[in-house]
Amino acid sequence: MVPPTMIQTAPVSTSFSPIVTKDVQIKLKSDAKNGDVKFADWDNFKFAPIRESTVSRAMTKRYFADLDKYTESDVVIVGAGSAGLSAAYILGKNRPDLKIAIIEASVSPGGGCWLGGQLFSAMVLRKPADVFLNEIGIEYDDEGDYVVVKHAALFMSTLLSKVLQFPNIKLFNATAVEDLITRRDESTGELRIAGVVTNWTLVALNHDTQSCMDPNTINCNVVLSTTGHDGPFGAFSAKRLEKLGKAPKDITQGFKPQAEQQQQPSAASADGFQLGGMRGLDMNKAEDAIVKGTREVVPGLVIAGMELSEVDGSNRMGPTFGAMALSGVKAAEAVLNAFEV
Ligand code: 48N
Repeated sequence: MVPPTMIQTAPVSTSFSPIVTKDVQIKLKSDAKNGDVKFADWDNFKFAPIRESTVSRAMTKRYFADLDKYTESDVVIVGAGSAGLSAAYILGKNRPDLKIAIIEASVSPGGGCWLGGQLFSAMVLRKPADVFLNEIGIEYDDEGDYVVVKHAALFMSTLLSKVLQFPNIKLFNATAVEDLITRRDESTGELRIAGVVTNWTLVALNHDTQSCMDPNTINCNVVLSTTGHDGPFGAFSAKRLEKLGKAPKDITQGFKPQAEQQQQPSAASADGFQLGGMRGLDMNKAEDAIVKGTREVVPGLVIAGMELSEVDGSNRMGPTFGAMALSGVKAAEAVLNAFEV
C-alpha cells in the first residue's frame, strides 16, 4: 500500500504503443450514397491513450472543488423539476453574481416533466406561459388559449441545457435534501431557514439498513423548495416544516386559495403548523392558485410548484405545465425579495 504522501501526483508514464495518430479525420456529414458513406477511416482509428486514474482525478477534483465552493451558496433550489429549473433559469439570467446550488434526489433531473400526462409525449401549457417558451426558444403549436410542445422532453432538455450553462449554477443530482438548517431568533421566536442538509440519495433511502450515516450541509441565504407532490420525497420541505419546532404564527400569511378550496388542514401538529394537503384536480383553480400562492412560506424558505399544493391545500392541475413554469418565475421573484443583503 503506497502511503498517501507517496502517491504520485505527476501522471504516471505509460508504456502504451507509440503515440496514436490522432489525425484520423472524422467527418459528420457525407453526401455519398449506395454503400459509400464513410465518416472516418475506422480501421486506423484509435483514441489518444489515457490512464484510469486520470479520469478519476478529472471527475473528483472538479466535484470536490464544487462541493467546497457551493457549501456556502446564496440560493439552494431543492428539486430539479419544471418549477425548480424555471426558477433557476430566471435567477441565473437576472443574478449572475449569485451562487446557486440545485439539489436533485434523482440521478436524472427533470422531475415529472419528461412526458405530458399518462405517459403521453405532448405537453400542454396554458397562456400566458408561452412567454416562457419563447424566452428559452422552444417551438410549439399555438392552439389559441393554450400551446402544445410536441414532446415534454424537448421542453425539459432545452430548459436543463440552458440552466446548466450558467456559470453560477451547479446541479448536484443523485443527492437528497434530508433536512433544513434552521436559525431561531431567540427574541422574536421567528424561525429562519438557513440552508439544507444533504446526503447521497442512495444513503438517504437506506438509513434503516446501517447505523447512522451522517449527512453533509450547505448554508445559504434562501432556500427554494420545489420537490413536487409525489415520489419518495414529495413535498419534502412542506412536510419537514410540520415537524420543525415552533413554526411562526405568520406562516399562514400570504396567498390562501379561495375559501371553497380550503379544506380542514391536516391535524395540527403540536407547534401549530398545519399542512393543507393537495386537493382534487381542478385545472382552472389549481394553476392560478399555485402561481399566485408561490411565496416565502417561512423566512428564508420559498415554496413553489406542486409542493405548494401540500402547503396551501390547493387543487392539483393534472397534465398542464404552465403553472410550473410561471410558478418558477414567481419563485425567482420571491427568492430575490427574500434575499437578506
Ligand atoms: O416535477 P416535480 O415532481 O415537481 P414540480 O413542482 O417542478 O412539477 C410538478 C409537475 O411535474 C406536476 O406534478 C404536474 C403539473 N402534475 C400535476 C398533477 O396534478 O399531477 O419535481 C420535483 C423534483 C423531483 O425531480 C424529485 O426527485 C426532487 O424534486 N426531489 C428532491 N430532490 C432533492 N431532495 C429532496 N428531498 C427531494 N424531494 C423531491
